[in-house]
Amino acid sequence: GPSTGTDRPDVVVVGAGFAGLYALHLLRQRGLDVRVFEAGDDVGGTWYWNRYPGARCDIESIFYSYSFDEDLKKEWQWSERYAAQPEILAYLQHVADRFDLRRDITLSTRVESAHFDEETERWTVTTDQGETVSAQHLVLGVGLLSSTNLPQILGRDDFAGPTYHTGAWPHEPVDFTGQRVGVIGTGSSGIQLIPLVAEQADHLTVFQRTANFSLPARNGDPDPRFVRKFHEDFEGTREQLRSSSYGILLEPPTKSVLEVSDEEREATYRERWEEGTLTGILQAYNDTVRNHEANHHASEFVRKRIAEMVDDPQVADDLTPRGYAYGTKRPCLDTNYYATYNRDNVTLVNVRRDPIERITATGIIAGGTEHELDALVFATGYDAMTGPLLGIDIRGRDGARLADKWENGPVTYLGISTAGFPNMYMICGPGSPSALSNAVVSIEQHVEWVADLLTHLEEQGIAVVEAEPDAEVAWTEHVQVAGRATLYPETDSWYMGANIPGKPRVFLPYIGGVGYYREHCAKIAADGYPGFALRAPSTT
Ligand code: NA7
Repeated sequence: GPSTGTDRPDVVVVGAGFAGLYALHLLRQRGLDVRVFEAGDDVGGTWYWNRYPGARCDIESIFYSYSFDEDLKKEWQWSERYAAQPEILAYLQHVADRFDLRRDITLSTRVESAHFDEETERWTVTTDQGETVSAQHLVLGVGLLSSTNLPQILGRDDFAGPTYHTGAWPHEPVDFTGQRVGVIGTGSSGIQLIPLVAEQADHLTVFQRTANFSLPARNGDPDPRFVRKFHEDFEGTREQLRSSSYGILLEPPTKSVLEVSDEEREATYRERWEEGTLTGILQAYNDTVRNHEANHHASEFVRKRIAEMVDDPQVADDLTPRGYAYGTKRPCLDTNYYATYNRDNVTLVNVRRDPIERITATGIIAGGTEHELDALVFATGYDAMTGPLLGIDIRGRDGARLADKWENGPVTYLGISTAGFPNMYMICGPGSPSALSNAVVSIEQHVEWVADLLTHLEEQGIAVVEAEPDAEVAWTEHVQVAGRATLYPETDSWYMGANIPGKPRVFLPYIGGVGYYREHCAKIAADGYPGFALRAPSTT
């Protein structure tokens, strides 16, 4: 049917990616009137914007897809183990069509502000298209890696050729044939993009600040065992995902690295290296991200493999990650990443040794050498988790700004709610396990939990729900304590906000595991939502 286009929906959802699409579907099923605003010209969120060559998921697609509908899961066949961006986008478009979601989604429209009006106890939401709507509830499905980071490099705007950010890639095809291309950044995005640009470009120069640990993805056909598992026992498999630590099927490790012999460890790592998963080596033992000595074994194993793959010893040395524990920066999966540096048309610039001095009209000067470039790619990441939320002018009670409240770091209850901002729900907010999990499994949990809360409010005649300050302080502290039991806080990473100058250094995701977190949230719901103030309408 046509869009209802109401300016007084029950719920405004911001974003039409994995989170927003499911929120619309489920809240609509619960009888609520929902409007979704999406900045992109189509649905898809992250998978709409990340169109760079090589963009693909690094959690197996059979898991990195919805499990809320058995038929959807069984009917959709992924063509690869790790699907590429166009296929993931096609999947999300299919979901939007299949569940008739589009009629409540307003595309090409960015939400600029959301202000809570204490008199009406509703959110006033304004868009860049000049529309204003009033909603009882505000669901923020804005993504956790969607606010792009363009570093402040001297002369950045002087560059005369085209520049790109991996997270805002143009929709027209980009052809690097015959060009000298520079890539800044070697995180997951750079590591996926670099091998493909190298094949096309005349010359590729990679500017690397921190070498990463990357494992071969061994992409190929979807694993038939997993496909079969969902067909044979859909509910059981889904339950396994939901109660797991990371939202994937993984045998939880039982041994310490330190209690096994060198031979056993080496054999296990060798086997896991062949597996082609993010977790293979990291989760071979239970203390890899908790203990430096344990981590050292895993790190050394990967470092040796890197050295074997790269011909030039100096380049191999520059590509060798050092100075931080494996896993505490988001690890990567790649296809031909290290071998790419054996090509004649690829140059690696280690900017720790040869710092970028400035960008000029014709290239980048690093360590006194000018690298002439026709095109420049920023694979420089995101203002993770808080960036997309603070990119909207959100004001709660007393006109208080979320940006001010979070000046020293985000404070949330369960990563979903924050005091002073009633009837506002974050999907994958800071303090949720989403960033350390298969995000789709986390998204489904968040959306279902919020839907249950809204149903509860409806049934109890409650108009306003708000996190209590004590509860959010306790949760936020719990998130930090859980983080401090690991090696993560020692490393400069986007998990710590360390990639954005001036961003408060706090551990943003919750590392307690999606299974534990789900149980905890379920208990809070079952107990009548302790830590939340629930209030009847102030007007009769
Ligand atoms: P990441 O993982 O944040 O990687 C960004 C890369 O850009 C990383 O290598 C950074 O080096 C580098 N970077 C950032 N700023 C600069 C400057 N000023 N100079 C040189 N190099 C810089 O982003 P991705 O897009 O690759 O991946 C994001 C997530 O998407 C990923 O973790 C997965 O969860 C999916 P640094 O390491 O900070 O020294």
